[in-house]
Amino acid sequence: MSASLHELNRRFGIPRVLRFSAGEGGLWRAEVTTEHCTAELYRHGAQLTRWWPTGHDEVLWLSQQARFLYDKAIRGGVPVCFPWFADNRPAHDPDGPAHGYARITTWQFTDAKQHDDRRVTLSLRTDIDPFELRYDVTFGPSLEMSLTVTNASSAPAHFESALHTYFVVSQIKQVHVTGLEHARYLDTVGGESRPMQQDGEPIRFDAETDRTYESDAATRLVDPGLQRIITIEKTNSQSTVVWNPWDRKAKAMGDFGDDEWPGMLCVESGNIEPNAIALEPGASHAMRVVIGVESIGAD
Ligand code: TA6
Repeated sequence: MSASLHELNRRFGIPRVLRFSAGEGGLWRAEVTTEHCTAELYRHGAQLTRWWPTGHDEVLWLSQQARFLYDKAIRGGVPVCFPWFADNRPAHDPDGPAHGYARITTWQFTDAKQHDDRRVTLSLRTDIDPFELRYDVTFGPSLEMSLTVTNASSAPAHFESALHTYFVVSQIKQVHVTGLEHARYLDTVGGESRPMQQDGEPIRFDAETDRTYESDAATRLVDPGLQRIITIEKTNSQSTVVWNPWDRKAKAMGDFGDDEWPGMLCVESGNIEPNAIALEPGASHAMRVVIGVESIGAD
């Protein structure tokens, strides 16, 4: 084991609960094992790749074709999109990567602790000028993610962010999402931005779906096939993105299996134009997302 991995385990390891290892592509990861769940989080991009709550099926989807390379985003889990979303890069960075730098940056582990109720919190940090980022992830019967952004400069600064969560679903055509009824959204399929409004019905899926909703509401991903509801609660997030690439777009992505699209759905929590966050010098913003799982009957 490399000296630094050894040092990480010495500083933050928790016997039989938390260990650091070389994962896919040699990228370092934290492996969490508790009675509540098993989980995996990579230092690269501070990216969660697994959260498997005890008594349920795996919740986070990871492509079989995912790449684990220093300059690429891992396809699946929970990519951290920052300081912009999608291609909303600023004029001064015209060649910046899609969804910004955070998900292709090497973060540092800064703390780990196990609580009295046996949940485990792992903390990481990184700097993306002019911001300092802190990411706290708590692994328990629910998955708690908190992204705190601080403007470390002497001038106002603004950013977009999103926790771009990929969920496992039984069959995309048989699931639905509630909580966004009547919300306004931008339909961005095909690269356009069409202003729309959700009707009073849950969101169902029968084609490529790429929508940025204006909503701070909790959502529920109802999956009769897996006999579960995934609950997504959030604080300080005014945007919810719902995305499935469907067949053609899946085929066009080299790190996304051609036949994987029916088994996944992204429900992403963030702050995306026109809900970008403006921070005065020294100010901070904390967005929190809590994911839970409830069992239901098969009907
Ligand atoms: O989920 C919304 C979205 O912006 C989609 O348009 C799609 O591009 C997806 O993110 C994945 O982006 P990525 O850069 O990871 O391929």
